[in-house]
Amino acid sequence: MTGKAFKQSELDFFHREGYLRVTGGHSKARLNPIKESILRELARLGIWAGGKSVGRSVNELLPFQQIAKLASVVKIADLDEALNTPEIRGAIVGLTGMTPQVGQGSQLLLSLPRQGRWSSSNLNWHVDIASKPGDEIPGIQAFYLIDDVAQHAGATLALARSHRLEGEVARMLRGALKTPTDLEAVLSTSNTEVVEMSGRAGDVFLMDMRVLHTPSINASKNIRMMATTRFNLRAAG
Ligand SMILES: O=C(O)CCC(=O)C(=O)O
Repeated sequence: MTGKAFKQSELDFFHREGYLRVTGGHSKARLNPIKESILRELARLGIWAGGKSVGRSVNELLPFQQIAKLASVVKIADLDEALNTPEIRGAIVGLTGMTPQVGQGSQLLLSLPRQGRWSSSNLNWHVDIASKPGDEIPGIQAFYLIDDVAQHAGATLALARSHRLEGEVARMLRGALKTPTDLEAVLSTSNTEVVEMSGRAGDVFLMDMRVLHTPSINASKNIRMMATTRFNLRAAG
């Protein structure tokens, strides 16, 4: 597979920060049918219709339980084919020099509006793949914005540069992020920074899977519509 040719500054940014935003990685023409299908499904399932919440069961869940529930009940035909394109895989090859494995499928990341006050505390920071310090990059997670996502509107948060931490600093950071805590104080001791994956429909964030990340609260009046694909990587050849 041929890789996308990134500028050296983009490659440097990706390896240093652990993520890269590909602005307009997907076209609106590709995303609009997905957005329409999501809205139709939410109405059919009696969750959200006509710009407002109609059911109680999903709305009453805790914000992060709501994301998991919506991912399990809202089914969009051909979601993976529409999002996990040769261009996205080519971008991954271009960034890493490795070959993305297909097969895990893509998953919707939806949050209903007005989940509560936005906060950077009490989140669910995690990585989705185990790796040891010094290992090669094990995978890339693509996050797709299916619709515009404003700040504090439920976008995934990533902790830039957290893939580089090792030993005691990494252990302290992970421990501190698990407790209700003053995030700024924790970040200042570890040279990491919270990046909100907000932006315009079509933007795609490609994230090193060693980077800590978390869902966040959708404090806006809009549904947060994102999706994700996880790609394990193997050496090219
Ligand atoms: O819902 C989200 O934005 C969080 C996604 C996430 O943490 C994951 O896919 O591993």
